[in-house]
Amino acid sequence: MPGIRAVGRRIDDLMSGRPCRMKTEHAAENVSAAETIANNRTENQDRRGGLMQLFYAPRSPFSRKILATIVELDLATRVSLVRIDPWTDETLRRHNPASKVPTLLLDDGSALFDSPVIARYLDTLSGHMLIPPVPRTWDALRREALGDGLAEAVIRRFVDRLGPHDDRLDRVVTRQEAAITAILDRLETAPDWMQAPTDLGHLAIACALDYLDGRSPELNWKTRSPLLAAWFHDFRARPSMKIAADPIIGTFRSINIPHPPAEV
Ligand SMILES: N[C@@H](CCC(=O)N[C@@H](CS)C(=O)NCC(=O)O)C(=O)O
Repeated sequence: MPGIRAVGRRIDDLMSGRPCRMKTEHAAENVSAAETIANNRTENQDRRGGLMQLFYAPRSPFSRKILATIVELDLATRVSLVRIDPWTDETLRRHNPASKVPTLLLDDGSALFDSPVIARYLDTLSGHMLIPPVPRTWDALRREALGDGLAEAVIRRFVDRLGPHDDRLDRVVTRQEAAITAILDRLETAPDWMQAPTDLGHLAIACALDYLDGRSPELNWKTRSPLLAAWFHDFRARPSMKIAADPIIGTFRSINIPHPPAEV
């Protein structure tokens, strides 16, 4: 299958450690590669269901969790990407009244949100490969909640620090930092989860750490959490994590890239 070979080559390129080029430099080339790959979908893939649209923002850790989920579940050829800035573009509100990414538009026109709901839906489509059966379900979902909680605290800290400085703001920022620290410590001091088979929780944690890394480097989380840092170093090499960081390189079919990347 030419499509699969092409995707394999892209992943090999990634894994060879070549220096990254700017997104804008290779976007056009990769869009056409992605389109070629999408056009090579087999009849078998088409029979699995209609095309879905994922509204996403490149930096959003919740969007990345869903992008990684889609790749892990081998659903990329069934999803078109719609890149959007949820802060400035009102288009999304038609589908999701809260106007947040990620939002998944199904082929019947209905929309799913937030990311935990979308992840569950996708997992159902693929025979429950990322959410294990009871009793392990709850461990995976707890991990997902910890990852999402970490991402949310980092976002809130970042947004709140943009505002004018006053006592109230200091309290809010301190509270977000307490959440960040406590979540990192929980993950560091009970590390058994790092050995568990990959589930939705691992993806959520890795996407949150990636966001923490990029958004708040001054917090030096790796010094505080060495075990977590070592796990993250290995986990972020997964093809799903690489593609989630730059989905144009994957098997996705981009139908609309109208905006510069959203801030969060
Ligand atoms: N709990 C939601 C959080 C989604 C979220 O906060 N997305 C942010 C981007 S990271 C957003 O769209 N913000 C736009 C806004 O709040 O108006 C989920 O898991 O999907």
